[in-house]
Amino acid sequence: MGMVNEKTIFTRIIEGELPCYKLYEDEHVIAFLDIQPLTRGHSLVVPKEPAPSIDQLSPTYAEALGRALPPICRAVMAVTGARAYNLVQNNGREAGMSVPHVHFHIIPRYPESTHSFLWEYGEIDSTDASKLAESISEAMD
Ligand code: DGP
Repeated sequence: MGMVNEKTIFTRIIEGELPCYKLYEDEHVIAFLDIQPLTRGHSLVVPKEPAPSIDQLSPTYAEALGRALPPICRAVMAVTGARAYNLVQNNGREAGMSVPHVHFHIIPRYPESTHSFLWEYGEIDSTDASKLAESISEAMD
């Protein structure tokens, strides 16, 4: 484990210290190809702010990230020919995050793609759900 304030690999890419296959860059956001692609065209969209999880991202960078995502998705789909894709965003080691710097994965899906995301769902409990929704709604800052 590095120190909290140690630069992430993505900050080093943003600062030009490490190379990448760059797709897009503006003042707040960079996008490049993932070097461990699940499928061809697997891309990462990264805010330049080094927030370790999305709940810690500032409004300015969140807005820029949200704005950049649709056109980058469109370009990846247009060039790869994929007609479906997953947008995946992990937060925290237990959630599968290996680089603690906010990033969205754009993962194109092809007819021959075999990857899967484990999704074993249960049933919603209506008593708990109403309390839960109310509590989360009240917790919004
Ligand atoms: P996650 O598990 O959500 O933290 O995904 C991190 C992704 O980053 C993973 O798919 C591999 C990719 N990755 C790690 N190091 C590098 C790097 O140096 N360059 C690029 N382009 N991608 C990287």
